[in-house]
Amino acid sequence: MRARVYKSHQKYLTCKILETGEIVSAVALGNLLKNDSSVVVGDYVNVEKMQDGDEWQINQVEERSSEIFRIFVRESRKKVTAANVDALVIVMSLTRPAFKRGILDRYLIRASQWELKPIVIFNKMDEFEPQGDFDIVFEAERLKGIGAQVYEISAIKKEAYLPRFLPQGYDQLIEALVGKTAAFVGQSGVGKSETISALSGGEITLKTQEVGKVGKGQHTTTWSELAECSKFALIDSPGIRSFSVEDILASDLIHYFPDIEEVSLKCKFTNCKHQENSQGCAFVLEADQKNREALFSRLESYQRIREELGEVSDWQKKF
Ligand SMILES: Nc1nc2c(ncn2[C@@H]2O[C@H](COP(=O)(O)OP(=O)(O)OP(=O)(O)O)[C@@H](O)[C@H]2O)c(=O)[nH]1
Ligand SMILES: [Mg+2]
Ligand SMILES: [Zn+2]
Repeated sequence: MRARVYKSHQKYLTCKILETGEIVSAVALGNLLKNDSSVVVGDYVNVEKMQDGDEWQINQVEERSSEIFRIFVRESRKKVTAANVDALVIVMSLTRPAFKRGILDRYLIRASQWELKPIVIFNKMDEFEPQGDFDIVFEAERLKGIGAQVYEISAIKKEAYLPRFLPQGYDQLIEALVGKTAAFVGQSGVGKSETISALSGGEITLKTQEVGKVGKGQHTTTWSELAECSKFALIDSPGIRSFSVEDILASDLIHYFPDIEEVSLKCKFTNCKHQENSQGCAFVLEADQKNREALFSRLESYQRIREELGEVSDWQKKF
């Protein structure tokens, strides 16, 4: 019988039989046990009841339409953590923990690597008051350049919070997710689990972090888990501690910044540093008054991560 994996936790996997809706606990068979990426959350599988007793077994995994994975370079190993995902929802808190553009850009690299459409949520907006030089409209503008949708919400206030700075809020977010399987990622404490519970309209209740524990380095969600409600399937995941992108080749990094790649290919100078005062540079020509700062901010982000990935000889050629 066709089923979908909801939770993968050691030996037993929680699966939902599609036809009957029955939730069963199943073990993976034989060669599906080979490694921890063979059967993951979101997989569509075939399950059968074992001849003796009540146990179920998974004997086949369907081809995946997408994968969320990490490459462990030193071990030359790919670890898959979720499958058949339609959208990557990047949850950012604008208060506690504080917003970090560098982290968001790293998640956007992943969205591009996994070939998933990025949806960005600015959460905890009930606590947010504009201050200093942080400009939320600018942050959203920056994301528009790569086609990411941005939503301004408060998971704990749900419908009661209406967006104050951006055009899209809670209602539009629900619309964008209908019918999809969406994987939620983001730092620990940003409100992934709270947001999933909120979006489900009470159908799903996930454990959330106790108030006061945010930022103490403790993860509340410890396993990836698919939670389904009538409108969509949402995958909760533990907040990642390490945001390293060292598995990405420095020479490939540009492909994960499609907005920057597009403009840099148009630049007619071979040794251009693409600075704001480089006359005739495509970045200067392309950028209009409105998006100039956003585009150069993305370029800076690319350059910073590129530097982190090490000096590469083709730097001069491409840039
Ligand atoms: N004020 C406010 N607090 C929120 C909001 N959303 C979530 N929180 C609180 O922030 C804390 C962390 O939320 P969680 O949903 O547990 O965060 P998480 O991203 O799932 O964290 P991990 O599971 O550790 O990765 C909890 O105390 C939530 O109640 C919000 O919109 N506003
Ligand atoms: Mg959580
Ligand atoms: Zn240039």
